[in-house]
Amino acid sequence: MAFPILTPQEAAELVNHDDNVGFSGFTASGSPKVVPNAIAERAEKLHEQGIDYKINIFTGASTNNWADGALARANAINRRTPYQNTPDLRKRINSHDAHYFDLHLSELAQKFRYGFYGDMDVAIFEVADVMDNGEVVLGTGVGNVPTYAKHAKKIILELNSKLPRDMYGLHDIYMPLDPPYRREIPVFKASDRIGAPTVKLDPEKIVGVVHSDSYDGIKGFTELDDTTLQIGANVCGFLIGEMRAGRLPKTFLPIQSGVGNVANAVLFGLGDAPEIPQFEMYTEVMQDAVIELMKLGKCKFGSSCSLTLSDKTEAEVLSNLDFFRDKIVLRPAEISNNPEIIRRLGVIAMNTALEADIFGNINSTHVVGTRMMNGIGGSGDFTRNGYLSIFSCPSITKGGLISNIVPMVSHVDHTEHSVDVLITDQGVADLRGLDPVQRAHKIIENCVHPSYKQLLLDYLKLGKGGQTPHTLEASLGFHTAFKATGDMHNVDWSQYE
Ligand code: 0RQ
Repeated sequence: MAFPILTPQEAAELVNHDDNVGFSGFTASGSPKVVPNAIAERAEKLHEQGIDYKINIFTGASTNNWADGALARANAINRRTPYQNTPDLRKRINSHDAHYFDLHLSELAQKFRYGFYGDMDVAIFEVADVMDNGEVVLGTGVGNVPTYAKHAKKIILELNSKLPRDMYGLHDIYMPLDPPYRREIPVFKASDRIGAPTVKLDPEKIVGVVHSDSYDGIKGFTELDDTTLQIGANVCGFLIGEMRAGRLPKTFLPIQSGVGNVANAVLFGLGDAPEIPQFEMYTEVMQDAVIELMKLGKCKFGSSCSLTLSDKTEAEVLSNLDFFRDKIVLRPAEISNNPEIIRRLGVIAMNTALEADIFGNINSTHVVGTRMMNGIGGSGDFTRNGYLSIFSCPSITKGGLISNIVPMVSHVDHTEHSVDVLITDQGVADLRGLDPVQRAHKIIENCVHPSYKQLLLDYLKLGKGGQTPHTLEASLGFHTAFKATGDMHNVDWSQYE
């Protein structure tokens, strides 16, 4: 090994207060583990001595409990972007201990290269292999490694012995030129390879290698409940209808699907539907369901930024790479989520909403308008540019105290212009070609829980005209009723009549 071997603690000493730090990976997949955890321990010790210590963290997406989790518990995060999903960091963000800016995942690498966020002091990358010339084979997630590698002043590697060296060939590393020199990105099929299997790091920048030995720590999915299964079935039914109507080619189009149980249920549903042909994924995360579908031959190829697999499935894939190698490519986030490619390939985008409004706007990020949940992630990259953009959510949450369909969303992530179809457990609202009032009737009729239908129809009747007949003073009535009484049913429109 041409590079010094360090303990996690020695590596943590190389990361200074207020440093801009870049992590490899995308979701928990491929994110560093032992060094961030050691940085958190160091921060705790310094804080006990009354010494300030916080770092600014740039990633591909969310990370893991050893990184975001431990660093948040240690209150060691100052600036954070572009996505997170750990409960501890969520608390820090909502109490302003950590300054989080939520960003479309495709955009961070180029914005970093444009110089918008300063220099990168240290990059910490998890790798499956490192060669003496500085070339590395990455792990289960790529994220923004190529850009962070280019800009980092020093690089620490975590060589994870759970990752086999023969992951070589799974990645396709490509970095576009920046304006005014940017050219087309030559991906014309989900399976096209346009770059290199390794990242070529400057060996002069590699200050040390730390050994680690752990899978990504992702839990398996919980048993699917009736609501989730019904949403999955509704999405599948809708897509089959689109094929029958000739609005989707018989060969199908590549699929993007977000994270979580609904996404898994949709994929299993597609796998079970005999009418859906073999399909490809052009997506940012591939969950366990995709692996199952690959084994069944239903999913023939997956282009992704990460393999976001439970530890059990990760172990299975990594020990059967000969089977999976020609079925998977892992790309940097700015390519997996690239608007140009998503538009060209005609990706079917399927993402999840926290709440939708009757006019088709979507809130994916803020609980009751104020508290950050996770972030927009890649949902905007795909939604805005997809062939067909679908949002799904349950019709009610918290036993019916919350309606996921509201008069006006309390925060907007995806506007009505980008949303083609809304799907809940109640049914499907195809919004294409409808004006706002037509959309409202379609959503109330097809997607809203029966206990909230009349309340939303009554809200519509309050409107005194205009193309989008909101009654502004009443538009957040569901949310204010929930805050005041704990139940959105208690909204009282009579005061606005
Ligand atoms: O709360 O955990 O206390 O039970 O929100 O809701 O229904 O379990 O849904 O786990 O699929 O997450 C939008 C957050 C959905 C996710 C979101 C409460 C509910 C529960 C979670 P509990 P569910 P999911 C791919 C693309 C944005 C990023 C994205 C997300 C908790 O899908 O982060 O799409 N998306 N990225 O009870 C108050 C409401 C609520 C509500 C649900 N209206 N008001 N609370 N909850 N609706 C990934 C990447 O980009 C990497």
